[in-house]
Order: sequence, then C-alpha cells, then structure tokens
Amino acid sequence: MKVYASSQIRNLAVAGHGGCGKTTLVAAALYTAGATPQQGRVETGTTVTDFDEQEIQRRISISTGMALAEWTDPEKAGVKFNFADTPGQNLFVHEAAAALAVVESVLLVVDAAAGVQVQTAKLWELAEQRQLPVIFVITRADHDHAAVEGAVAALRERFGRGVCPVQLGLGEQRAFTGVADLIALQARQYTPNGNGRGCAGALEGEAEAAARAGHEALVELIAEGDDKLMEEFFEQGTIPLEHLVSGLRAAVRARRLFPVLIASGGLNIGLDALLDFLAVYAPSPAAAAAEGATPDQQPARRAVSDDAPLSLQVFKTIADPFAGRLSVFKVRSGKISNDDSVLNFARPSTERLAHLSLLQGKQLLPIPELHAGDIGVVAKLKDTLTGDTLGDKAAPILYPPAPWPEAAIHFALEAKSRGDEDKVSLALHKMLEEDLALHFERDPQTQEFLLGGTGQQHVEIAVAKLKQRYNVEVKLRAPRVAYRETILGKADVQGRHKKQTGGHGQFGDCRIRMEPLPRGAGFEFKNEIFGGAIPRNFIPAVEKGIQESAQRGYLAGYPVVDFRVELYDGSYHDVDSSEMAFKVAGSLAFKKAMELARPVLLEPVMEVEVESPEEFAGDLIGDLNARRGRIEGMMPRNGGEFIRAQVPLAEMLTYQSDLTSKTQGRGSFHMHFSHYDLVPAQQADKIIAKARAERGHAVEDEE
Ligand SMILES: Nc1nc2c(ncn2[C@@H]2O[C@H](COP(=O)(O)OP(=O)(O)O)[C@@H](O)[C@H]2O)c(=O)[nH]1
Ligand SMILES: [Mg+2]
Repeated sequence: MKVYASSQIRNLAVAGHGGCGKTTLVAAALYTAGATPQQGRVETGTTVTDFDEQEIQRRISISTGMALAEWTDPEKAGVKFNFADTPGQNLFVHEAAAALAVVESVLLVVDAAAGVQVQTAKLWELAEQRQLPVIFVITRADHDHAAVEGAVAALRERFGRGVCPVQLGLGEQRAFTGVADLIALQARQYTPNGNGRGCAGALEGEAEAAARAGHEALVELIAEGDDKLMEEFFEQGTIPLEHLVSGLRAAVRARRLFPVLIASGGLNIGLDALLDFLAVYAPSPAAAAAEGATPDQQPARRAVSDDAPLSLQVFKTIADPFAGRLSVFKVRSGKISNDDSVLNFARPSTERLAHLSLLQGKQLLPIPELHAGDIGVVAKLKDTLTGDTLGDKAAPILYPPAPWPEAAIHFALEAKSRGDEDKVSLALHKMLEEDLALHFERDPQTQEFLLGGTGQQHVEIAVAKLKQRYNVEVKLRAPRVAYRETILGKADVQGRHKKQTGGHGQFGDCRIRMEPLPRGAGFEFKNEIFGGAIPRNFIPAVEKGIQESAQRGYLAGYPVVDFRVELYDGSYHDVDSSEMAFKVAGSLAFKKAMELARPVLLEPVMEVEVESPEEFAGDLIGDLNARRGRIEGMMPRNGGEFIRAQVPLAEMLTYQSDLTSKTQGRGSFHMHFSHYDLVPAQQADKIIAKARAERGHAVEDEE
C-alpha cells in the first residue's frame, strides 16, 4: 500500500439515516476504486465495513467501519479516501458523532425514495456543531419509489438554499443510468452492476436543456459569495471552469454551499463521478489545524503537517478475540514510522507502535509510515484506550475525546451457568473498551450486576456478542427497583433490653428522638447525653444498632434513609451492660420509633426524554401519564417531537418495547436517575405486601 501525503488524503464520514444505503455506497466506491475484487453486498454479508457477526446477521451497521480507497486522477496526483461508514440508527448515533471528530467533511447520504429523514437532520446538526463541510449524495436513485427531484427539494427546504445540485440524474427509477455533471456540462452513462466507471459523452435533448438551466443556477450560487467571481460574471456573462472549481471548493469549505450528487450504490451507478468530485472538493486534513490543550489546560493548536511534533489520537478500539486490542487512531500532527515509541499523554505510559497498519474493514494492511492527517491502526498497545492522545514526549498535547452517552436503560444480568461469572465479567470488560456507550456496574443496594446501554437493542446486541465471541451466555431481566424507606413524622421512644439468663445478664437502655430529614440527607446521629446516663464507650453501639436495623428496613426490607436520631437519655448496669446489649437496645428503639413516625416508601424517579415523529406524540404523552409520569415539556426537534417527563423507574421497565410498538420503531428514549420520591399509598401497599410474602414469616414474627 502506497504512503500518502497530507494533501492527498480525504477523510470522510459517511453518515445518514439507517438503511439509506451508506454501507452499500461505500462498498460500491471501494469496488469502483479497485480496492475490492467484487462489490460487497449487505444482503450476503460481504461488505467491507459491516464485518461484525452481529452486523451481518442483523444487516445493519452497529459501529463505525473504516475503509480506504486509492483514487488516481490521471491529471493530478492520486488521493486516498478514508471512509468512516457510520451506523444510521439513533441508538448508535454516538458512533457517528465520534467519527465526525476525525474527518474533514461529511458525506451525508439520503435515500432517493425517502428524502430527508429524522437522522438526516440530526447528522446535519452534528456536522454543523463541528463546522464540517457537508456533501450530500442521493443514493438508491434506481429504486422503484425513487424521487430524486423531490429529495433535492426537501433538502433545500430543510437546510436552506446553500444546498446546490451539482448533478442531474439521467433517467429515473429503473431507467436511472447515469448523471449529468452540471459543472463541466457532460454526461456519464453507466452499465448497471458494472465497474462504476462511466462513459463520458455529450448531453442531448431535454437533459441538455435541464443541465444548462442547472448549470446557470449553480454558477450564480457560486458567484454570489465571491466578489471577484461576481465581477467576472457580470463582465463576461459566465465564469471560466477553473474559477468555478476553485469558487465551489472555497464555498464548500466555508459551509456556504452544500453540493448534491446522485448515485445508486446498489447498481454501482455514478460512483466514479462521486469519487472524482470528492477528490477535488472534499478538503484534505492539511486545510485546518488540530485544536487541543496542553497538560496544564491551556488551549493549543497544531498544524496538520509532517513538520509539527507528532501527536495522534485513538478514536476507536476494536476488541478482536484473536488479535487482541486494536487501536484505531488519527495522526493529528507530525509523521510516524513503524516501531516508533510514543508517550501516552493521558496515562502516561510509553507505547510502541509495532506493525503499523491501515484498516480495511477488519483487515490490517501493513504500512511503513503515516503522515499528518492519515488514519491508521496498531495492535497490542498496553494502556491506551479510546480518546487518548499519544505523541512526541517533548511536545505534549491532549485532544478532547468524543463524548459518549450515559446509559439510557439498564438490565440486570446473570450468567446462565453458575461459575461463569468471572468469564462474563472478563469478556464484558473487553467489550466495554470497544463500546464506550456500554456500561457495566453493580448496584450497591440491590447487589445486581447491571448492563446499561442506549436502548434495549444495544444491550441485546452486546449479549449476542458475548455469546458469539467469547462463548459466554447470560440472561437479562428487568432490574430490581431500589426502593427506600423513610419517615414523615417524629417519635420519642425508649429501647430497653434486659435479659437474665442464669449468671451474667444483659442490660442496655436508651431513649431517642427521631425526625425526618430532607431528601438525600441520609442518616444523622446526634449524641445529646450529658452526665453519663450511658457510658461513652457504649454510645457507638447504640448508633450501630440503629444503623444496622435501618439498613434492613422496616416496611418492606429497603434501607431507611433521610432521618435524624438524637440519643438523649438512658441507663446502664455496672455488670450486665455491654456493647452487644446497647446495640440491641438501639435496634429496639429504632423499630419502636419507626412504628410511630409514619414510615413510607420512596422510589427512584427518572428524567425521561422521548423523541418520536409528531403523529405519535399524543399517544406517548397519554402513555407517560398512565405510567404516573409528570410531563415537563414538549418541543419540536429534528422534524419530530421531543418530550421531557419525570417518571418512576418502576413504570419504565417495559418502556422500550412499548415505545417501539407504539411508534413503529421510530421513537427513541433516554432516561437517567433524577431523585427519590414518595410512592403513592396504593402502590406502596402492593410493594409491602409482596416484600412480606417473599420474606415469609420474618416480618410478622418480629412485630
Ligand atoms: N435499490 C437499491 N437498493 C439499495 C441501494 N443501496 C442500498 N440498497 C439497499 O438498501 C438497504 C440498506 O442498505 P445499507 O447499505 O445497509 O444502508 P445503510 O444502513 O445506510 O448502511 C439494503 O437492503 C441495500 O441492499 C441502491 O442504490 N439501490
Ligand atoms: Mg450501514
């Protein structure tokens, strides 16, 4: 594989709504460029970028796949494309967001049959946040329901008049055979399912007239933002081709214009025209500086140039069951050679970059060196994880890692066969390195192992991977709700423990006052004993007795929280008193006090955010109300409706599947813990009855 200089590299994120044709388009591009011997197909699991077993089985991209293609323009030096084929589903949008951090432009793919979709708009927003140039490609133009013109109109309506067609489709739907280049005014005709290389020719008839009109509109748009071009346009009535090219290139970089191209990835039509266009108009990494910070958090910039000190950032980790940990990185500045040693500025530890490679799907292609702006992969780094910056130890710099989402949903996880727990947690930790949106933790209260992700499907995919890759099987179920107990009233009680069994007796006696504390305050113990009613060394025993009882709960076995105890009096016996006796006295006092202080149950309440197409909003709000939710707000977002609500966790355990069926799979949600709140009496009675039934006789006996 050839080594490319910074100016010859084009890093592109291929992004768009799920199923719009991204992976197929990348497969067509690779085949057209001669990077694969055949065109990969999603249907047969033969694309370069959907190589994971789960991606092949489910026929969707789950994580970003990297691929590269060399494209040699006969007139200029060749370029190399690094494609980041991102997943389109909202569940995995963080993967696309992370890919945007390592590219210089976005190829925003639009399905000719569907036009602008929810994720199209979301990805547009993400590109805008990073100020990345966007080039649209309308693919699946051969589809029976394709409506290219309608899709262009929808793009302009949605994203403004900077959206400018640079091609026209020749033929429609099944008759789609090529594209007209509106810049050079030339036709390119293709053989369907061919090699992706068009046959250039003159435009004729209706197509010529339409292309001319398109050309004029494009020339005006290009001239509009550029005084020199405007002058030229007025003086000569047209603009020479080379000035159009440089004008459009500048406008794309400045995010003033957003070109639209047309293709069929499936039939491999329009691909060489697309690659030609990207080679000229998509910026190289050398165009912008890399922004980071010094170790003492001062802003720092690096020119993306071989002359700058070396810095590289790992943006993706692949847990390969055989090759081990693969770290995919972008050279932010400087140049690296095989076997270089670099410092990890985030840890810090020294790492050797042995077997430097390029990444073609899952395949590693050895490469002797990489230049500023290029993307590579290296195996077996010791301590390096996704997000870390490494480089020349004399010039430390840190680039901000991409943000990863918190878990939107948790499941309790259990190894299917006993004794497999260690294997499960070992395998999971490898997967967590690869997928930073996956979360694994132990709930300190319920003691359950929880696996969290962006949605049910995300967690289920993780479980399927565990089985496929590591041969460990786990069961998922709804997590237990971590209820708590507290009090609403006050109590003033005595706890007295006296026992005379044969010789040595037991004696402890305490008087306490108990009162509620604000939510989240926990437990407070105040010693108000003056004058030695209880000897000082027994006082901690009273506190311990209370605390241990509080942990075991009073109503339903959940920990009692948010209360204060004042120990204000008591008595003791010179011989029979002991720490044990005072602990029991404290525990007796606690139970008596609970009886009087109006004990209640608390439940976790979640902050829930739901996004769905507008037509489902009414139904979803009704449903959230039925789940005891409190709607906090609604607003339009990404062409849909965004609902915020607070809902008890106990009512959200089955939400994912209900949301999916209510919105035909088009809704998504996210939730995180907000606060604890009182459980209404009706629900509380049920929870208490259930807990008592589970614990059998125990509670009844004690009372
Ligand atoms: N007719 C037609 N179907 C296509 C084309 N490109 C992709 N598809 C089909 O659309 C579906 C989704 O394609 P895929 O590449 O996985 O989309 P992605 O989710 O955007 O990566 C698959 O069934 C493809 O075979 C195309 O150009 N024409
Ligand atoms: Mg895909």
